[in-house]
Formats: sequence, structure tokens, C-alpha cells
Amino acid sequence: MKDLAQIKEKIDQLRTTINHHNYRYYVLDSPEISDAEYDLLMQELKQLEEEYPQFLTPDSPTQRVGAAPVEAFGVVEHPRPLLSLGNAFSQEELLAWYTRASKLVADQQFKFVCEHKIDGLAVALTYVNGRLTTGATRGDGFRGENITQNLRTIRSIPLSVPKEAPPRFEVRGEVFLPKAGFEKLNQERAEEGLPLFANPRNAAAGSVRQLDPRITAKRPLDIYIYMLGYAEGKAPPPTHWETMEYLKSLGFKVNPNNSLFATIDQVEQYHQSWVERRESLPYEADGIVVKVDSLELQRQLGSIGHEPRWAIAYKFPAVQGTGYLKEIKISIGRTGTLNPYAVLEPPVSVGGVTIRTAALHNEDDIRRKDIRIGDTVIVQRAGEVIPEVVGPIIGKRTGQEKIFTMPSYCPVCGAEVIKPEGEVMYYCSNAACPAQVHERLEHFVSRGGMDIRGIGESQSAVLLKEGLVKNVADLYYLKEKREQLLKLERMAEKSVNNILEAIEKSKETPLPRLIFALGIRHIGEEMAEILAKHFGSIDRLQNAHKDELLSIPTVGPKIADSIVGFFKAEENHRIIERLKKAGVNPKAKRGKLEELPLAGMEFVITGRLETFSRQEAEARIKALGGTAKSDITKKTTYLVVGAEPGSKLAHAQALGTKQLTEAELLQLLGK
Ligand code: 5U1
Repeated sequence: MKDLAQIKEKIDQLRTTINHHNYRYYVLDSPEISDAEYDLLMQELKQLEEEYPQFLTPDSPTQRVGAAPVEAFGVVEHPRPLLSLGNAFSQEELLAWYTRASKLVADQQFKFVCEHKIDGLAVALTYVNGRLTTGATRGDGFRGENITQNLRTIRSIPLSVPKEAPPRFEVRGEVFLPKAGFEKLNQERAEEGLPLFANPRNAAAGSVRQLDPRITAKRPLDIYIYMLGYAEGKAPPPTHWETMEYLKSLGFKVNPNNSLFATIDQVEQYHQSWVERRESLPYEADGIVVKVDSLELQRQLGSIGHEPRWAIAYKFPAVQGTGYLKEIKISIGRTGTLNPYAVLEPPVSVGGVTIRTAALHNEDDIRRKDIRIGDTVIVQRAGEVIPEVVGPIIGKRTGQEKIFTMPSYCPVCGAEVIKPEGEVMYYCSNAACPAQVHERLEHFVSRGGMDIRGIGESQSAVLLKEGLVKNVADLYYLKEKREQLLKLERMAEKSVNNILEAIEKSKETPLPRLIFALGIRHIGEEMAEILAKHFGSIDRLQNAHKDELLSIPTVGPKIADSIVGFFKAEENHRIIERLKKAGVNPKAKRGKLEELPLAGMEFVITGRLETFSRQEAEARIKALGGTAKSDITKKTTYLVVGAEPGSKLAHAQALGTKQLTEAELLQLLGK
């Protein structure tokens, strides 16, 4: 028998090493080892913990990827309320705030800390005896939701802190989705026909408030800590700036763009400089937060209502512009979706960025907003990486504008365009359409898919153009075409070796990622997980009947039809066979899927919701197994009553239907 003390020591050593590399990678953005080396360390630790479960602890780095779904989000009482911020929209308003504050604490020389106001979700993290014990949303400032399990999956949140830390303390910060992650998530949702997140804030909130932490773990969330809530047993440093330095030393991620200034003029300059450069930020920010640096002065200034007098949000100007919509063009997505976009001519300059094209999402959206070719339109970048058309300026119409209609034939390959019943998107009916094949290949090799490094957009285009690859299965036969590969532009011996190696390695990709990589319409990463768990192999999924698919909670007719249709297509059948022949045939452990919490419940919503759009609320209800209907009937379980409810309320009262407030709905969605 091995010496247990030695094993424990090895486990501790591995944890320390992995935590160090997590910190280098996720907090400092400066990794010291390769992903592969990191994976090896994690694997070794996981193996030891499996063999010696007595040494497994909740703060082990292996415990970040969510365990079983949380049953419910409990409520957390915040020991100190989480305040919100007053706003200044101009230099005058900033000066008015400063003048008011300086009068309240006469004779004091202020210093200011300026930070970005990130568009995310405010959270409070509590550490007791060195360990993260609770992570909660802001909620109403006094009570938030317990989302500890989900926050634990965010790599830049330390699960434990050094011994020198106070025995009990709370830090507050903003969880956010970087722009790139937000864009990718929305692209995937568009492909799957899911409602898009309106902005990174909603996307971050939606990701963190998932019932299943494994879903949160897949979203590239990050955090910047922006204050110490409280600390017991150890006095914090006397200023906010020093406190943030102290928190950095404990391993917390603090925004490197924070600055300390001695005058309000410098604050104004900081604001102005970021108004000009905000596009360059990897995250969405809607302004800066200006804080009085001295904690003693903060205490003296106190707060009015929910808002501190010692801090203010100094907002960036809105990023909108107007331009002439010359043409509506179409791009083709990987599942064949026809994605309309506006061509603006001349290009529009919005907040210093030149915009030539802007998203129009889908035909319904164009109709609803009544956007016409030849309109003068408002274009916006706020919260979106891809600029979008907000709507037309009706007053500028000349009568020459033309209503847009979707083409009947694919603009790339000329095949017929179809619109499945009940869907908003139009599709090119030709699976061999070059645009679709290109998008599918890119999706297949992408990080969320088979993760084949070295094949990016340009390499995919070259491989397709030269006929070396006609579909995704051809990748696995490229090693037979080594000589031809070497003749391609920018393909030296080394890059060819790397690509072939990455292709070989991708054969070990787990089943959920292969299912996702195949690019089946409406099958995103989350659905791919569910299918892998239910079927355990591509063979079983391929042979599944519609009825079996429909027996899986969360699989509706749209998804079932899409899967059956995909595997029925001759070409896909051939691709799967060739993939299997090449050794791409992963298996997964089959298991029973959890019963969904809202199964059998029917919801109707009336009035305006504050925290999310009606579409989002309905999508969430459906994701948890409930149904969302537009009319009250005897079968309605709950009427959700938002602001300014309509006639449905009287109808529900007449039928005695139970009612829910938005807060109650949120709670139910969290249960
Ligand atoms: N960076 C930053 N964001 N943010 C948001 N600091 C910060 N401080 C906040 C909020 C709501 O509130 C405190 C000033 C109370």
C-alpha cells in the first residue's frame, strides 16, 4: 500500500501548481505552460482524487466544472447592502457631483479612483477561513440569489485565498462575457434558432443564472473585482486604491485599466480618453465609475437611499449614428440560414468606428421595424460587436424606398430557398452549397467543435478551393495528400505537420463535441451534451426514431425533425461512415436525464418584464420543461404579471388562474 501521507502531499503539490497556472492564465493573462501540459497536470490530479476520494476538497481546481445541476438557487442575505450608482451624463453633472461631495467634507483633498463600468452582472463573493463559501447576485441589494456553484466555474475567481487573508470577508465585482465570447454565443444561438441575448449584460446574467453549472462552465465568463464589501478580523488598507492592490495580492483579478488621480480634471481626461478608445476594450463598458479614494471620506459621505455619495457612474455617450441603407445583402450560415445585412453607403462613423455593414437579423425583424431599402437608418453598436440597424427615420422618407423580400433562390449557389413552418429563418436547400460547406468546415474545426488548430478561415478556404477537402470527413484523409498540401500557399513542412497532428489528435474528441461539430440545425453545445448522454454513440443517434428523440425532455419536434432529417440525407450518411472508418467514433457513458423542474406547467405572460424580454422569459421556461402560451385557458398554470398588464389579467382572475409577479417567476426559474 502506498504511503497516504505521500499521496496527500502529491495532491497538494499538484493543486498548488495548477492554481498557480490558473492564476497566470486567467488572472494575469500570461501563461507559463502550454494547454497540453496544463491538461496533463489536471488529469494526474483527477486520477489521484478518484483513487483517493478522502482527499477530495471543494476548493480543488478539479471541482470547477460543475457537478450535478443545482436544485435551486437559495436566497442570500447580504450582510451589507450592495449599492447602485447615480449617473452623470455630462462634464457639468460630474462637476456638480464633485462640488456636492466636497462641500459635505470641507477642507478635504480628494483623490479619485476611476474604473470602467463594465456591462455585466454584479456579484458578491464571501470567503471564510480562506475558502470561497458563497457567491451571490446583487438581487435587490439586500437579498440576492445563491449562485455559488455557477460562479465556481469561472476560472478567474479564486476558490481559495492565502492564509494571510482575513478570516471572513466579501469582495464584489462584475462578472462579464468578453465581446468575443458574447458574439460567438449569439452566433451559435442564431444558428440554433434560439432568441439572441440583447447585450453582454443579459448574456452574462443568463449564463450565470443557469440551473446547470456545466452550462455556465462552457461560457467564457470572466470577472473584475471592484471593491471589498467588508472584512472581519483584519483592518483593510485606508484607501480604495490600496485595498484593490491588497486584493490583487490575494489572487483576485482587478482591472488593469483602473487609475488613481488627484484632480477632477484628470478624471475628465480619463473619461474622454476611454470614450475615444472604448472599442479597443475586450469587454463592453458603458461608462466609468469615479470613486473617492479615501475610505474614511467614503464613510463620512455615506449614501442617499441606494446610492453612495462617494461614487458616481460617468456614462459614455450613446454609440449610435445615422446613414443611408443602400442595399440589403445575404450571407449564408453553416446550417444554410439566409442572414440579411444592411450595406451602408457612404459608411457611417459611429463613435470613431467606420461601419459599412450592419446586422438585420431576419425578415420578421425587418418587417417589425419597417426597414426599407433606401431608408435613412439609425445604426447602433451598444452592447453588440456586430453593429445593428435599430430602425428607419420615417421623417426622412422620400417615397422611393423599397420593401425588402427574401430571395427565392440562394444568392451563392442558386438552389431553392425554403422556410420551414413556424421558423423565422429562411434556408438554402442545397447542403452542398459552397458557402454552407465553408461555414460547416469552419464550425467543425472550431474550438467548441473538434478543435483542430491550424485550420482557420483562410486555410479552410484554400483546402476547399483546391478541392483537397469537399466535406469534413475529408480532413481525416488529408495525410494521404501530404505532397499536395505542401504545394499550397503558406503551407510549409512545419505547418502541414502541425495540421495533420491536430487532425489526428481530434479523433479523441468527446462525443458531445463531435455531435455539435457536425453542425446539425438547432443542435447547440447544450443539446449535443443531452444527446450524447442519452444515446452514447453516433451509431445510436443516427438510428434514432423521431419518437425516441421526442421522449427526451427538452427535445421538441423541431429538433427531432432536424436530427432525423440530417441523418437521412445520403451525403451526411456517407460523411459519418467515412468519419468512423477514419477512427472518429467516440463513445459516451449513457445516463438518465434529470426530470425538468417545470415539466407539465403552462405559463402565460402579460405586461412588460423588467429583467428580461418576454422572448427570453419564454425560452427559459421552455428550457426548464414548461410551456409558454399566449392565451389564458383552464390549462394555464400561471399568469406572469409584468408592468402595465393587458386584458389577460381580468381573464385569469375570472378563471381563478394563479398569478406570479416577475420576482416570483425569477425565483421559480431559479428553482
Ligand atoms: N468598476 C466598478 N463597477 N462598479 C459598479 N466599480 C463599481 N462600483 C459599484 C458598482 C455598482 O458600486 C460601488 C461604488 C458601490
